[in-house]
Amino acid sequence: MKYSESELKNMYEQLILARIWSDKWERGAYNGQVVNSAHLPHGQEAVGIGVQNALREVDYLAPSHRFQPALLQRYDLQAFTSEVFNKVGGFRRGICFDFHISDIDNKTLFCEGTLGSAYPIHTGFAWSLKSQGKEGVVVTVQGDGAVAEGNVYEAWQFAALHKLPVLFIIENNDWGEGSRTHEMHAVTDLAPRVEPLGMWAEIVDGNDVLAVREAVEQGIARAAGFEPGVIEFKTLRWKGHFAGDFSDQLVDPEEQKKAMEHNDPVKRFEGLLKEQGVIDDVFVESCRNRIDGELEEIFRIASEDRFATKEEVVNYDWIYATPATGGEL
Ligand SMILES: Cc1ncc(C[n+]2csc(CCOP(=O)(O)OP(=O)(O)O)c2C)c(N)n1
Ligand SMILES: [Mg+2]
Repeated sequence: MKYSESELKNMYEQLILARIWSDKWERGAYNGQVVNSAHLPHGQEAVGIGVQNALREVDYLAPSHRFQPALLQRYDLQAFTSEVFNKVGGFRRGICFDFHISDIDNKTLFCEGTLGSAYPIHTGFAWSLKSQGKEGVVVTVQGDGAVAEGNVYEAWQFAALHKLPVLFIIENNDWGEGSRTHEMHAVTDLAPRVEPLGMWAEIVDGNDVLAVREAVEQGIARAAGFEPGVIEFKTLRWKGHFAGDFSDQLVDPEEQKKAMEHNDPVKRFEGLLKEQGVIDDVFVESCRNRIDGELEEIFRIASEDRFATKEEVVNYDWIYATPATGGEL
């Protein structure tokens, strides 16, 4: 295999962490401890983990609202978990929630709340990198629903014309809130629509973490050489749009059961690594138990923490950078 044993084990642990973290987040949402919408990433973990592992140090990630598996690797776990519980111990004092966090120091760009708008904003970021002669590719992620928005096409047009260092990821989970992809798009293979604009396109199995990583590594190399492109990862959202929303009831239990049995990205990778002799049952069990124990404590701290006070939230030094807070006038 292309990757070392320790790299493969590491990716496996990251997948397990994402799954167990998501289970605990879901539990927090249903028992009323998580007051904000939890867009659960169950069934899609291979996309976040594959992308995260393909990034070089110089690259930027602009996640979607279902990209927690990657974010768990980019932030301190306690500070991130407390943030999704909207608690003061979160590293934005609980006011940003998960996907609105932006942290330029670790090269994580924010996820724009207006669907589709992330692409033009992050394309602008890639344009600024290119015009300033800076290294790095912007990897920007949106869902299949988001790419029905018009401004996505402006971003693609602009990126192709100016040959920008940007890689567009479409996480196609066959749902956009309560609609299936075929109800939002006449043609459900989404990436190839950029080809007439002058960009390359690829469609990849999004439940195969190694295929995701390899495709993104190659895509980043092309984008770094000013050949922007689009990779669409086909996967499936297992749950409703967010924990407890109406679309929970639209999920087909048969489809869900089939996906969980035969196309679970975590089980698939586990099976492959066992076949290759990289891991065994003992490793799997000890890895799951260790991560479960660590996360249980992190979730306990997050749930018992307090909310920020009004004074801690409405703090203009926090909202606007001033010389006193390290900003420039
Ligand atoms: C322009 C716009 N329309 C609607 C919404 C509300 N909304 C938030 S997420 C979402 C579903 C998006 O589907 P998709 O892009 O496929 O992402 P997924 O939730 O499947 O990961 C919708 C409709 C929004 N944020 N912005
Ligand atoms: Mg979707």
